[in-house]
Amino acid sequence: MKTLIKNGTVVNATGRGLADVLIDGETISAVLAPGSTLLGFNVETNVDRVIDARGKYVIPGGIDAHTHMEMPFGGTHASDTFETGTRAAAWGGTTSIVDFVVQYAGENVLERYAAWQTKASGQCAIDYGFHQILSDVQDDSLTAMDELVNEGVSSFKLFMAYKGVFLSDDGQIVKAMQRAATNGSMIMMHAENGSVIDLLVQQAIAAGNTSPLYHGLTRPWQAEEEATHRAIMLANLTGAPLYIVHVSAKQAVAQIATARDNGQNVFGETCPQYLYLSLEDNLGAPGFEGAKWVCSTPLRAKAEGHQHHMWQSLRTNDIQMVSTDHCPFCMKGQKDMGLTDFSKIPNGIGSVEHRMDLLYQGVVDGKISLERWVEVCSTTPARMFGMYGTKGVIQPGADGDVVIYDPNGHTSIGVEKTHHMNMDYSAWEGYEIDGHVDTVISRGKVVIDGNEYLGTQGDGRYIKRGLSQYLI
Ligand code: DUC
Ligand code: ZN
Ligand code: ZN
Ligand code: ZN
Repeated sequence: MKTLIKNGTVVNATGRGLADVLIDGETISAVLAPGSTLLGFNVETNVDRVIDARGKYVIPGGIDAHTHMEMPFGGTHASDTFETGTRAAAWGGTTSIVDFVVQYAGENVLERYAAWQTKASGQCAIDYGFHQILSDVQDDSLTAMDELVNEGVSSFKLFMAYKGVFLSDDGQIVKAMQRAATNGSMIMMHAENGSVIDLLVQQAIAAGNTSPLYHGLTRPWQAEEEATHRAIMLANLTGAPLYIVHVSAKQAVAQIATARDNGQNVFGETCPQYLYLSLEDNLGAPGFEGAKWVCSTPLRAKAEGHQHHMWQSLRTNDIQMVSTDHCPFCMKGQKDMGLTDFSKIPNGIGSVEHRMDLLYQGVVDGKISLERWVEVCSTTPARMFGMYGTKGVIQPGADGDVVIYDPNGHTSIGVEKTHHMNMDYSAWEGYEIDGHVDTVISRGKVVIDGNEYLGTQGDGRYIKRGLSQYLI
């Protein structure tokens, strides 16, 4: 199958220009001046399908490097399976995800990795890779790290919070970082001071402060800044590259920026919820509604300037990229486990479907450039996690993962409208986007055509990732 996308504006992280894109089989084979011939052949009459992208952007497919499909967590499972979650991702212009294999304390890392491969195999509509979560780092976890790097799992997530579930102490963190420093892998960190949070949560509950609002109030920015700083120091000590996940506090950004200014390989990811949503949304939410926005790190006070600072950091590259931390739970039967105790609300927000649109709105609103949009949503995720060249760019030889985005289109977000995630609510209800995902192509196959879904469960392929290409 040969597809020609003609007359569109091709946008890469490095710039934009009018060009035709030829996809041969699963791969982009040429990027041509509009209407040009190829070795004397009229391209258009020699392809199976022509898509006219006049007036639209042709961008590399989105890469969401932080999702938790069917994650066992908080006494339940994230409500999107690999099937439903990757389908929703495709609807939103995301053509690759990197999900997390979960090792809970005491479990065998390689067994868990095998279990996750089985879970995802034959289910995904788009390509998928894995990071490995390490809890309670044991000696056999260290040898497993080397083996996993060879399997294409070149990044390991550790937690400084969630005692008894995920938490590693500083000694265990250093051990994993030492190993990462020798095998070239990336350490990803959930940076919140868990002991402080656990104490504040206990005190809030004891005082009868049980509503969802207290989730945010018991996870203050100081706990994020302190843990971010500590993680940076431990990475400095060991020489491991460090990627801080779901950064929400402006003070944590400052820690990352300082480390980068000092030449350390430290990177930061933020999520759409920290760019748009705030603690104030929770203050205004009646009854238990605030549970919809319970996630960790928490939504922060807009009045303190975190949200504004997060957009600015994205523009100035103090923060390198945007992932969703997609971890959806339904209100009925899941979030409501915390009806009388906010600490029992499963933590997570579902956004895998809306990341590209929400960030595009940032382009419309003048917060980031068009190229930066592509960079933070696709190119940098590819480079950061060892996929660049085949993913994250429109160029000959790259996978035919292409999104045609219509800047004159419109997207209304809401459960009754554009909602394909397996959730009974949307954290983004009522958001209006001045743009629309028109066509989504995954390795040469059209999976979204206007308002029609053409994807197939199981077409997604495992991405065997290399080491980060963001490091020298
Ligand atoms: N944060 C969430 O909101 N959900 C899953 C785990 C996490 O760290
Ligand atoms: Zn986390
Ligand atoms: Zn996460
Ligand atoms: Zn549509």
